[in-house]
Amino acid sequence: MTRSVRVGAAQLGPIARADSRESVVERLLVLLRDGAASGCDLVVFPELALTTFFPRWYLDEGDVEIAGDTTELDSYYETEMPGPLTQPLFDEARRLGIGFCLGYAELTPDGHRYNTYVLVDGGGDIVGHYRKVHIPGHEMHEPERQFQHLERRYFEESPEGFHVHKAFDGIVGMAICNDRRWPETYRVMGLQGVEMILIGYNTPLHYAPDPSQNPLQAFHNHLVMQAGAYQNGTWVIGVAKGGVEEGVESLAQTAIIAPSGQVVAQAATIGDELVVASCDLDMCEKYKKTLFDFDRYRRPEMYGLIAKTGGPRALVEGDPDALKEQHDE
Ligand code: CDV
Repeated sequence: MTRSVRVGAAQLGPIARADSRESVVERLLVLLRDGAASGCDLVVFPELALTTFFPRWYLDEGDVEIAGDTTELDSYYETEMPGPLTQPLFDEARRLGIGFCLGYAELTPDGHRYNTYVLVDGGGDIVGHYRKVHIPGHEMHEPERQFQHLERRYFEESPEGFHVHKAFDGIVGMAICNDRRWPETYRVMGLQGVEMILIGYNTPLHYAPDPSQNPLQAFHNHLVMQAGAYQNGTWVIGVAKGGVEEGVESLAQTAIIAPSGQVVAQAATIGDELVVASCDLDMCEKYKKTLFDFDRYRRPEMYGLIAKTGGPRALVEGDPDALKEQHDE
């Protein structure tokens, strides 16, 4: 019997700064019920799916660690999951017998702030969490920008990395937005046998550090996720918060991508939309056992630099020390 997971990629349109959590959760519930009506086992929501994308504003003149009364900044974080306002999602998922994956800003009891995904099974129980590894943007206010991208101010980098979970009859991993651009994200999970990677994103079409990339946003989005899927023999579910949110236009293009690298289903709108496909997890084997038979063909002893080095090093061609360093580590 094949292992098939029917997935609903629950794209969201904009969430306004003034929108209440209750109104957003109502939208998520509509998509969850839509997923259940479409026979889905799992509905995947995007990154930071409960609020507007608040890193676009410099919200605090001082330090991010704010004591005392809750500020606007603090109001964007969840201190518990589920909390009183998100419990209805868990209850409805349990009632419908459908799992979900939800992105949110997490404030831990000991004061850490993460950009987090939670994976919940069809019984309403938490399977696991993922905290974003690659945090893009900047730390300080840059008033010359059209809008800020202060993720590096408001979130810490995950100290935990990429893990996979036995769930939905397969091996499931999570990644968030900027993670999808890095081949290591997929490979680290590929090496754990991942069969489906869930990726939520908020990607503004305008990229301030190099606007020449603006017209390539859609191309780059699918390029990296299709490559990650194919090169690791895994399904990839890419889910956007798209549309024009508080004046900032973000990429939609939610897609379900097969281990062949093919897009099998894609959003047609830039608003709330459920994109559904049945994902045959056994299809992963075709790639994992042939071209990408890691045990047979990978040469980890050739890749030492990948785990050892952040930025590029000047390695002089033919320099025996440099070559030794590259291969030995
Ligand atoms: N939310 C994100 O991680 N966004 C980044 C932008 C800033 C480039 C992305 O990689 O899409």
